[in-house]
Amino acid sequence: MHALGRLEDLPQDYRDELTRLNLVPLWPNLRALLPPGLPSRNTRPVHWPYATLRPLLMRAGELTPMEKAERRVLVLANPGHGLDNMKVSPALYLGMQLLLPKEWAPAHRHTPNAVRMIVEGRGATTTVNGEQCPMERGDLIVTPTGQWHEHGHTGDEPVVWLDVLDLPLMVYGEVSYSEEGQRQTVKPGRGDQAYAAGGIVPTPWFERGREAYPMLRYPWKDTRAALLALAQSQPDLQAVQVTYVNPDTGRDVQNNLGFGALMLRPGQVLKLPARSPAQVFHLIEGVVDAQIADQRFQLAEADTCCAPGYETLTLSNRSATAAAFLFIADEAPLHRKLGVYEVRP
Ligand code: GTQ
Repeated sequence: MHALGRLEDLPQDYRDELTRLNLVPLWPNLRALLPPGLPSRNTRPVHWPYATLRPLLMRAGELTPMEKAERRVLVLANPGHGLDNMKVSPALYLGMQLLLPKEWAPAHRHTPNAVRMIVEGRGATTTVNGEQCPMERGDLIVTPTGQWHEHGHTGDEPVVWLDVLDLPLMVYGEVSYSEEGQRQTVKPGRGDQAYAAGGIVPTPWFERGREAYPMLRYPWKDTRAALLALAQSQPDLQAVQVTYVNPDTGRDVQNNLGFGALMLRPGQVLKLPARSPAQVFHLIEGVVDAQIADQRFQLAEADTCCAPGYETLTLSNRSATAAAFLFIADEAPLHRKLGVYEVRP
């Protein structure tokens, strides 16, 4: 691939004239915009150990009351994108949120899609469009675009969860905004009960498919049991992995980000192919080593790390006796919509 002309090769008066008229020559920038074979990525592999994050989050609980925070969150930011941009990757935002006993994070709704992965504590609930979802370790609760949501806490210990949003994408698209709302009235009925068993869904006498988000809470006990059953029934299966889907359509639960859970058998070393989407891993249970590009992270329970797209990954279960369980978020649905989703063998 031959070198192209540089900006400095052009006479200053010509460059000045272009600038004055809001014009830019393509050729000095062409290789940066369209690099050969592989995109350039600002996303770096980063590890956020929970043991170092937790004390700082608890201190935020002392320093900043709810009225001054609305959402008390420490954002997990990727230095490769600049910390101030508060993103992990082009489409992924991660925040660790703290709610103390008796606190209330008031109702609002916004264009970005959000999910919560509960990290610790009991007694909190998120109410999404009137459905009150209990929050327990490992549960996934979705608050899709435009849905009212608020967080409450009647327990007696701090509750912490990981927020995963497509906020950077919405900001990039200049479509990110929110509205404040009133405290919601809780409606009877819950999607995680109506859709409690895989392959069996409520009979749609009248309105099948009308409800875009029939299931808002995915209890961890069910996901964990599904992974164990899958591992047991398919002993040769390498990637014991499940995807969180809309049970009515079988499609990704949200529009832009994909969510899943992975089990590593005792002692298992799992090599994953390079795929275009960036990914986030959160360790729910066990001890795991993650080799991502040239970085090696020793993950302890509740640790979070990220991987840029187009990199191979190796996940190793450091325990020879116990399975390990990871929550995964990625940009795959977005890449599929863009028509750029790739797996490189
Ligand atoms: O809990 O609604 O981490 O609106 C960032 C924005 C959490 C939330 C975040 C939000 C929320």
